[in-house]
Amino acid sequence: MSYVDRVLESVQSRYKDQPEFIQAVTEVLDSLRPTIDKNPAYEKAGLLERLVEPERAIIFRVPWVDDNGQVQVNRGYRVQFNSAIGPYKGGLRLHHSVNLSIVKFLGFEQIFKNSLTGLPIGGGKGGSDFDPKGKSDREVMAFCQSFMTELFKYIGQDTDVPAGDIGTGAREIGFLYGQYKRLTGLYEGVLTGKGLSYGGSLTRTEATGYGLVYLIDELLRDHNDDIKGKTVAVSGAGNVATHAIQKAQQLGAKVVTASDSSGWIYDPEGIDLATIKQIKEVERGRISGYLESRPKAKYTEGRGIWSVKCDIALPCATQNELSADDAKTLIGNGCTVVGEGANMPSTPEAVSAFLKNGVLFVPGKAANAGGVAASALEMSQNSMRMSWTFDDVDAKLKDIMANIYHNISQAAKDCGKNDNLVVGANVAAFQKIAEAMLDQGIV
Ligand code: NDP
Ligand code: 2IT
Repeated sequence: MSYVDRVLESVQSRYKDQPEFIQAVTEVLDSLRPTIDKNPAYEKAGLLERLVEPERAIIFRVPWVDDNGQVQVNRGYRVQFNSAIGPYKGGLRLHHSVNLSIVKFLGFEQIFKNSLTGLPIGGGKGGSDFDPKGKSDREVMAFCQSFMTELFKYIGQDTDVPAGDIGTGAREIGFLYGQYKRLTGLYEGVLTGKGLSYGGSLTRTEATGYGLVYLIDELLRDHNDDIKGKTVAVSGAGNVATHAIQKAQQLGAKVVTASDSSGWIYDPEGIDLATIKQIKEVERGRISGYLESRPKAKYTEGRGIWSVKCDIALPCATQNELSADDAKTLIGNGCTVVGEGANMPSTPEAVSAFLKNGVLFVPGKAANAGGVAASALEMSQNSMRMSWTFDDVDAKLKDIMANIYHNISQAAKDCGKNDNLVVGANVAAFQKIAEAMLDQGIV
């Protein structure tokens, strides 16, 4: 049995109760086979066994009092996965579905994504099964303060720098930062995605969605095309989705869908972003409300968003939201490009359908790396006690996304797998992490 198979088998039998983590590890190790088989130094150094084991996983109680005076208890997580190339870096997810499997899959993906940015950041992820949806501002603050009262012991600007993810936006980062500062007395860049008045970076809010579209546009140009005039289907209506919609529209594409966890909208005239932002950011409401100001749009409860005809699909909501059947429908409808704004939104079967049918598929660890890249730029600005302009950071982001595309495309070619950007991303990311881990000895 090969080295890769042995490690995979051990992960699969040891973590039967962690399906998302197994899915993420299997996807990466499968595509690394030729690279690993070629270099016996990896096995000698136990590199894969170390790569799949987090350096540290912290699980803690988060007690808080709701608006009725009732005590609530949530579970908090921070998985500090790998610090070979920099301090742990990755978001905090606040959603009722959060568990150790989800946090570990996200943390594992983050190691590779962060490596692809070319910036000095290791991989980590955290969160809680607390869901800010439907909670008052005071309840969200009570939760965030309690969460940070435990988490602050383990993080710092040079050790571990959390940020946003599903359910964690500017409001939550503000409450978390205030409590960190109160507990430690330190005014440091311990979180990214901060407000502009207290150390945040211009462009960070937009960076994941903008970066996704920059990378897709670069890929199209490399194939003698561009995004202008294309019909685009986007899922989600949160931070990543809204900024992907905005940049795609700015570059001349027509975006016709958006969704939330209740259902999805199709707007044949093109999504009106101001309406989405009003519903999602101001009212914190449901996307079905879109029809009130856009009566020609159609709302469908539940699944089905990928049945809409499009040239480009950008899943920007959550993991495993795009199945093999969805992939077949997209392919049948003439979709030729898929970029993952979310983390692992396509199931493994969907990914193989895309690759088999010549769809240009960009995995999340490359396509959505713009967010964490801008976070690393926020860390740099905090360390320098400086702030760069929007255009400065946006230009750096554009460069980083173009570099990521060319690096993963080249790595795919070097493996003899032209346009297989799954292999390209995993190999390019792995090489840097592996080199750092080998150089640093058995730690
Ligand atoms: P937000 O919380 O801002 O938005 C999430 C969106 O996805 C909402 O529209 C939400 O709907 C929908 N959604 C969440 N869970 C589900 C679900 N189980 N089923 C269907 N829809 C769901 O999060 P982000 O936009 O920040 O994150 C979206 C994705 O992008 C995630 O996979 C995240 O890990 C990834 N990502 C985020 C980055 C960032 O910088 N924020 C960076 C890189 C990746 P509802 O309102 O109903 O909950
Ligand atoms: O998945 C991700 O890359 C994020 N949620 C952003 C992480 C970060 O540290 O900015």
